[in-house]
Amino acid sequence: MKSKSIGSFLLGLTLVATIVAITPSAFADHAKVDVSTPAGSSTPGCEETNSCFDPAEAIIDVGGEVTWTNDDTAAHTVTSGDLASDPDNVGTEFDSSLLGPGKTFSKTFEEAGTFPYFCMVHPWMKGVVTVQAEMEDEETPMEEEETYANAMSSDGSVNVEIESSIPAADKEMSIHATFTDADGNAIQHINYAITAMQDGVEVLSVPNAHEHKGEGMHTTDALSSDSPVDIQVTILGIGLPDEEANWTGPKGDVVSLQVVPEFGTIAALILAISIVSIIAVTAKSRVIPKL
Ligand SMILES: [Cu+2]
Repeated sequence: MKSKSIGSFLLGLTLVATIVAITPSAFADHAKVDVSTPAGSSTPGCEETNSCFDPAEAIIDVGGEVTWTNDDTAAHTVTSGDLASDPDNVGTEFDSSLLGPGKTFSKTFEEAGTFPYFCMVHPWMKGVVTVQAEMEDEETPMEEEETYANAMSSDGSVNVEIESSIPAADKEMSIHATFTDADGNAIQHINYAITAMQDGVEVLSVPNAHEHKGEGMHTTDALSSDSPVDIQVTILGIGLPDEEANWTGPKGDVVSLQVVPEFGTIAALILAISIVSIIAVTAKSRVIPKL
């Protein structure tokens, strides 16, 4: 009877990791947005693709300005309100009156909110201006996904992408796990386990996640501090949940990473996700050495 040395378990150890930091989108410039009434919008049909105004939703910060340009050969209006649901308030926020071809209309928005508008001449033409409140405190971490890392399984067949929000006291942390094959296609019926630990406390534990479309969203418990959070994703195999015996793919590969919050400056919010270890473990062993 042969026995394998522990060393053989580690022979397959492969490490393919990239570390990417992305800039939080909240710092994008939303001071000015240009909206077009494209050629042909005077003919019904553009409403089916929500393209009568382009873009149909203009997103802007408080104090920002939206400028509409009539790029069509017909005259249009940019008139606030919703004719169908609230006809009495049409035009109370803004109204360009008739805009001939090539003409522009601008409006500065001083209050946060959602402002639907339409064209009086062609009422199927609808758009909306979304005015975002300014951030109260630039050091307050947002709950959007702000970190990104990916790692390839030891056999090169499963790419694991992990996005998360920044750990912050009293906030839940969102963790988004995406599984794709070597060609970037979503892996159907992925089974995996995911845990998250902070300060030695387990804040997330999902032992048997199954995602039909290779993509899972998870939310931790509310965190007790701003300390780094260790995330561990274990690939359990590919297949239907009740057919574990037939699962294929890399079984037992573990992706471990740590999300480290940074504070103080905007630049430091360009975050900081580090791959601590990616360890290939054979199917015979689910015991993961901790480095
Ligand atoms: Cu119009």
